[in-house]
Amino acid sequence: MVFSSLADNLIRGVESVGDSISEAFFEPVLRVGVTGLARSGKTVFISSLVANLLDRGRMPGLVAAQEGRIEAAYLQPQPDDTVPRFDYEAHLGALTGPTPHWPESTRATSELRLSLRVRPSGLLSGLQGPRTVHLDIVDYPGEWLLDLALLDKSYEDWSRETLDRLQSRACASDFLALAAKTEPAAAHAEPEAQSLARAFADYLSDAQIEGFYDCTPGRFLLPGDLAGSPVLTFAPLAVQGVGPRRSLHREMQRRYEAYKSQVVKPFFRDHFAKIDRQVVLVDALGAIHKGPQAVEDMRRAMADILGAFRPGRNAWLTRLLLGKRIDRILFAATKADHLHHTQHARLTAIIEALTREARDRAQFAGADTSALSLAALRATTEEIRSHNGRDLPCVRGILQETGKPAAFYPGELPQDPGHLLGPARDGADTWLDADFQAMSFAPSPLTLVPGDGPPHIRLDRAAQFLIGDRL
Ligand SMILES: Nc1nc2c(ncn2[C@@H]2O[C@H](COP(=O)(O)OP(=O)(O)O)[C@@H](O)[C@H]2O)c(=O)[nH]1
Ligand SMILES: [Mg+2]
Repeated sequence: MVFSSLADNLIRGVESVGDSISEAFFEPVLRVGVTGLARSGKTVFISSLVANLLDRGRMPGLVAAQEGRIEAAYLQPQPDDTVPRFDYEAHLGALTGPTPHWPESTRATSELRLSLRVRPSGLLSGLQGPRTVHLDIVDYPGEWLLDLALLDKSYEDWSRETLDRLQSRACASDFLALAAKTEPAAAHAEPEAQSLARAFADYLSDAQIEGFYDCTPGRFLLPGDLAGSPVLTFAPLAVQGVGPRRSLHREMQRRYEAYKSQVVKPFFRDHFAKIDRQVVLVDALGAIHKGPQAVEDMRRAMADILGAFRPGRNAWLTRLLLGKRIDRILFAATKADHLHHTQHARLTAIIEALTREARDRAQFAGADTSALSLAALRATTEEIRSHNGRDLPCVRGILQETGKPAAFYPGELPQDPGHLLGPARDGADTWLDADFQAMSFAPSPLTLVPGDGPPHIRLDRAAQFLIGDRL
């Protein structure tokens, strides 16, 4: 477990009493969105960020913590009654318990409120007492942002584009065979619609495992409580023109429109539109390991995800936001503890390059952006090993599969990110002059000093960029 200082505990106790009173005063709320594609590290990031904000011994890069101005930090009931709470205690327990393991994969959006009592800095410090700043941390799948593109697309256009994309993919063959046998103009029969939707959903999850990132509609992969409902029971079909009444085509088209209005739009309205600060997590190392095609796919998915942060691209979203915008966006390459620190700058260069095109195009309407590489939970230590007369910068950790400690040399990232992104864009099958090993480390057992959160890499820098200016 993570220890908290006595003072924190006392204030936490007092706070639960004073809660209703403090609501009456003006207390700033900062909503921090945490997104990224599946397995990018959102759950681990939030768990470790919260733990390290509660116990700030490892947060020197967060200026307010370094200056000792954060007097207390405490979790509070979140303001949104219909959003599941981020299960902080269970996730942190998994990461830092006696037999540490990675938390269960999460499926939908969740939220947590962390409140900080902060003494003002500078001139005001002598004049004002401490203020409370509430951080509402919202976890939501990046796949849901990809759905924004559907709003501008008719069922017919979406079907055509999707089927085109699937032709060259082995994992789509079952679905394509079923779709080819289907007569869209025939009368709608529910069992047929269901088996098409099931085959399409199976394709999407296989595609995701294979390293394709364009796996939309996003809710097919993360159905939550919509599983089995008509808004998720559609699939792309080779359709032409307007389908006859009561045809499969008509019904699929109706459900596709329902998905847009009852799944996609509410997400943007109820969650996305309220976010002030955003971090986009990217498992760039994972994609690099999978190969050039995965990197190219990830680059495209990133460009699409980032499209959501460029108001103006979608008229509906622009109207919804009404000039309100996210004013800081952080792009973070996660799991940097797989690399010796001498390679971190190269990983950062890759994440910068992956997002540059999208950033250049619109500058995100004035939002401040930054890129860094981090490890929310550091599972390795560094060591230099000599091999054939060369010193190799390695990382050592406990292997996920065997539970045994091992040292790893993951390969060397190129100095110029173009050496990865270029071949990826040109459709290369494998990396020519390099090989990047897959590693899976389990979290290490921890003995935490009171006041310290779990070990990390640059989580404090991420926190400073995301919230530091408001503390
Ligand atoms: N070594 C290491 N692995 C991590 C880290 N963060 C995430 N992972 C790995 O990535 C997996 C997915 O992380 P998770 O937070 O569940 O991703 P999510 O699907 O975006 O919520 C975990 O199970 C870990 O194996 C990290 O900081 N270091
Ligand atoms: Mg998660």
